[in-house]
Amino acid sequence: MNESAFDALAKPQSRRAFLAAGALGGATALLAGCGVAATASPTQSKGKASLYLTIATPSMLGTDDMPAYLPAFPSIPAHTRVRVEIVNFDDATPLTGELAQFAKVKGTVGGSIQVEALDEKNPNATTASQTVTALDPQNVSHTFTVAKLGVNIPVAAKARTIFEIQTGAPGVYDWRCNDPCGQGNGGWGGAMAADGYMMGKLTLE
Ligand SMILES: [Cu+2]
Repeated sequence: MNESAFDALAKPQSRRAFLAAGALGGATALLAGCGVAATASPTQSKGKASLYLTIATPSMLGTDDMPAYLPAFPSIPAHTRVRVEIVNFDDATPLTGELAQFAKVKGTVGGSIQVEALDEKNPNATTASQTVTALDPQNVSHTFTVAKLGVNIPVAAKARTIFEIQTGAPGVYDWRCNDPCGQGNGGWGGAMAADGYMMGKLTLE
């Protein structure tokens, strides 16, 4: 990993920063014992969890034109800060007209996402990371949108997208892609209309 990529990764979401925050919390507790007021925890989070999603292309899946999120029915803990990583092997389907709104990030911790280019032939290689609050609509490939949770993640073509969300109460929430990447019906058919491809459910438990 080069220096700049590491620096970008070492921002508050990194494990190292998380551990450092834990150590700080311990120090604050000690101080509180001496009569110094402790700072309240910024969230009600139980802890930290991770969710990994992959977007596979039609050729990877052997389908005609059906890219898919894998898994499409994930579960993550309620009342937790969850780090989500989406590895997308697919290319762009430009967002046009009113759909360009879905190029904007919504509902993440800090209101941003980290984007790293994906080398398809060496997908575990680390590349430079960029923190952004929106993508160029031309470069959006899919979105991960959970309307009821106010979450919209634009996913760049052939990229790794990393962000954190703070989950609330348990429940089952529909998610879908809002970038018409399917076949027929102006791109809203095929994978876009198929549960388990460009739509599914996110369970908070
Ligand atoms: Cu899509």
